[in-house]
Amino acid sequence: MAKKKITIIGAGHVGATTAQLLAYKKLAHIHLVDVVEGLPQGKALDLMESAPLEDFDSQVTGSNKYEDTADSDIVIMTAGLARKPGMTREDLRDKNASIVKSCCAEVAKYSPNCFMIVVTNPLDTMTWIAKEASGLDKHRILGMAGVLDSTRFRFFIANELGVSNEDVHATVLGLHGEDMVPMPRFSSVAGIPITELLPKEKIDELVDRTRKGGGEIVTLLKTGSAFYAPAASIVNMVESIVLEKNRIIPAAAYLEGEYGIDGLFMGVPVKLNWSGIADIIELPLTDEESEALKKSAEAVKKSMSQLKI
Ligand code: TXD
Repeated sequence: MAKKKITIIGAGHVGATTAQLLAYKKLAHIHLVDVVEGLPQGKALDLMESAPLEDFDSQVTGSNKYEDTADSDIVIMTAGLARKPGMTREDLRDKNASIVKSCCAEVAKYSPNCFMIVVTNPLDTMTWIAKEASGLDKHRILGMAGVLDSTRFRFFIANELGVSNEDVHATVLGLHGEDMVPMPRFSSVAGIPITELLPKEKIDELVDRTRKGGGEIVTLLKTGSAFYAPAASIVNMVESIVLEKNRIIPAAAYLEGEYGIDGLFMGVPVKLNWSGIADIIELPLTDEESEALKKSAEAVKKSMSQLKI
């Protein structure tokens, strides 16, 4: 099978770590793009120079030009700004929205049939901007957050019970932020729901830590946000697409009536393969879970309606 071409926009922490994992897993040829001159070129060359040791034959290239992204099979959007002192969350959202908008318009010129994975925060709103700017069909664009949030939840559960991460599955729905909706009823260890294995207070504690998982890392790092687990989450999605795995993965998909929600991106379980989103899985929710999801959707709607770009 000929290697696919994956373009990563933004050669920062998440973009470059994703490139490294994709190259080491021999999944595709990779092209990095950034506004900073020399940054994508330097990171690409550094990564290529590890090829003899890591034994991969994918090409990793970097540039500041969208012409070089032509005919990409998958585009991963990580471009954005970090919050600076004095900048509100809203300022950052508006700045990132104009970056994502202009990058996606360029991407669509050269790869109109690509599959796009959006990573830039605020995730659910940026994925909507990316869809509008690129004109991609709703089956060909997703936001990455659910895999990351559920992976954090999995790790906390495995750690608490002292069992292998491999045996733990977890589901997190809703937006990427503190209004996300972790789902203990659909989270299990070797098929046993965690509600059978842990007391409610402990589950509430793990749910709360999952909701605040991104912030916990930011507080520790002080100068940036998480990138190892986010990059691994992106690669997990890419594997399901490139290797036609049909995995069921939580991701921000465009909803048109599913879960009673319409016209926005939010985290739900999707079936992913080479055609893109093959299906959106609708879980049977209790009234309380449904309410939490609606609250999440309201927060996304509010963020979308307040955008100034
Ligand atoms: O779960 C999730 N979705 C997330 C999202 C998990 C982790 C990080 N999350 C968000 O991803 C984070 O809040 C940011 O919005 C993005 C990227 O995070 P990263 O940690 O990689 O940020 P960096 O290291 O600052 O990298 C951003 C790069 C940097 O090199 C800039 O020069 C570049 O983006 N950038 C651009 N590239 C191309 N074009 C334009 N216009 C541009 N502007 C900035």
